[in-house]
Amino acid sequence: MLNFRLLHMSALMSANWKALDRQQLETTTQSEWLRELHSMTDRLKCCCVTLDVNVLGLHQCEVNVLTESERSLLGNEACFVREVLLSGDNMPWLYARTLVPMSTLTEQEEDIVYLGAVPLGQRVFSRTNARRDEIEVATVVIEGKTLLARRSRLWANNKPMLVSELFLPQAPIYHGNC
Ligand code: VNL
Repeated sequence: MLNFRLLHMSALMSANWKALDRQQLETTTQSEWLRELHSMTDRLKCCCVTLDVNVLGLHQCEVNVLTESERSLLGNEACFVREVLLSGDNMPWLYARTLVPMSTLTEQEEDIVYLGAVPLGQRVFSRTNARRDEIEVATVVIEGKTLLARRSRLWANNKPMLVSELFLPQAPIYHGNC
């Protein structure tokens, strides 16, 4: 699991993000998935019986390890990092890494640190004042396979977080069967 995590995390961290509209996508199904403004959790849940969240990492990072684009999307702040693997009916579908600035983890949002196996999207979109913007897309090559990745900013009560999602080979985004 450590290798899996390092491989996918470094792929996301070195991805060449481009605004969604400027990225050529193979199918409209793929672009519909990537354009999702609401909860990716809900979309994935429609494609399986059980959606499991496996927390791979939870730690803090200092502002100096954020990239320039991360800082411009979130502000200059230390963050809490949550990494998860999402599986639909026991198939690995999505690796996600979320940066949550410390100032987002206040008041109603304090619980985000303690979500555990509750999907972040489910938590954020079950409350009012949730929205997503700044959707960007990248392709990354992992073990010879070209995979789609998306980065977007989520807002909860006007406080930002940055979600990066890597769609693994078995994810429904590639199979058009959902
Ligand atoms: C999480 C992050 C869940 C990104 C997601 O979808 C996602 C999480 C279910 O950290 O729980 O797209």
